[in-house]
Amino acid sequence: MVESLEDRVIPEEIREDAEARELALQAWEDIRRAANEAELEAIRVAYLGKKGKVTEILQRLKSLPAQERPQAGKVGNSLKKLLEEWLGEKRTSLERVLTEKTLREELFDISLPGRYLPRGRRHLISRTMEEIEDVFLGLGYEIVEGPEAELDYYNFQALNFPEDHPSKSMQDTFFIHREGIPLGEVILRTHTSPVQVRVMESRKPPLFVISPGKCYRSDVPDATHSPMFHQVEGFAVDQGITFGDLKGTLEYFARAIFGEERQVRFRPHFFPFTEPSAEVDVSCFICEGEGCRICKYTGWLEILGSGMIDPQVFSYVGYDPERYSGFAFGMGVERIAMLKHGIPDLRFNFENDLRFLTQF
Ligand code: 2NL
Repeated sequence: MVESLEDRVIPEEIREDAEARELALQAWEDIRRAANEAELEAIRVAYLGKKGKVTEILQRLKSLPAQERPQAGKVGNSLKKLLEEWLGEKRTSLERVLTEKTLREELFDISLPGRYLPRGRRHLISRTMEEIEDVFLGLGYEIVEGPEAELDYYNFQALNFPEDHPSKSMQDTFFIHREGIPLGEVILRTHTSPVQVRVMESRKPPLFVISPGKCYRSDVPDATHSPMFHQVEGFAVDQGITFGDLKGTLEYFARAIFGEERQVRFRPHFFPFTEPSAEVDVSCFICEGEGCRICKYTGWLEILGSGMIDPQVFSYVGYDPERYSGFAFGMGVERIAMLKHGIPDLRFNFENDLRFLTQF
């Protein structure tokens, strides 16, 4: 007898058992016809399920005479294994057909524009602060940070503020209340100078340091005031530091930030912690000194305060004022940013309005 295709893929023990052979051929035909996974599953249940035809054959074994059981068991198990193999192969092929269909039908247009995802950026104040820091890093200064909750001693006393100075009042300074700490001993720093006092107290000259950070003053917010703002202060201490060094350094800084064409002028001023003191103006970069609304028709913009560190401050940190001298300066970061970008109201910086933030 010529072997049929079916006979070749059906093991001998099944072919030789008429019932098993018939079942295998029927299953082959059923599986071949299955058009989807659901139909295939129904076929599996019909043959291999709890009440399936192959399951029934296997259950019948128990009631067979002992000498027939091994051969019948061999046939039944072989049939089960064969159908499981065919079902698995068919499942794989159905899955492949489905995948190919999906790939064919779910074409997408790769030329469609993507969805717009707004990109974040650093805040204007952070960026301005970094710009300022970069100028001084380039001059060899180091950056030092310190606590925002500070002792009155470092914020005022060591900086030569008189005990009754108005900025020490409850009106102007935030006081920190804590059980066991006398009221007035701990405050929120009103400038970043206390960081510099701490540096001087703990290290010896030569020192070239800037201290950027947040500061707090008990102000009602308006176009030029905010209870929280940012400062960059700086100082240089060594033997033989002069007011000429201060002028050269701050002129270099002003030109790096506002443009190489800028002029700089120093106006006498007073700070408790410097003597002599000066406020520094840069020539107006809007009108080039001609006079405009930004510079209030003066031709000049105030950018920072500065001076030679007062010998009293040196005494507090244990430096010999006869041996060392130094200059210091301080600027408001919001002020620098507002001047540079023509921002009319300081509060824009803290409202987190994307229409404002995304302009920079
Ligand atoms: C201003 C003025 C200034 C300083 C800050 C300073 C720090 C130490 C000693 C002496 Cl430790 N001075 N800092 C000096 C002069 C001016 O800031 O108008 N800031 C916005």
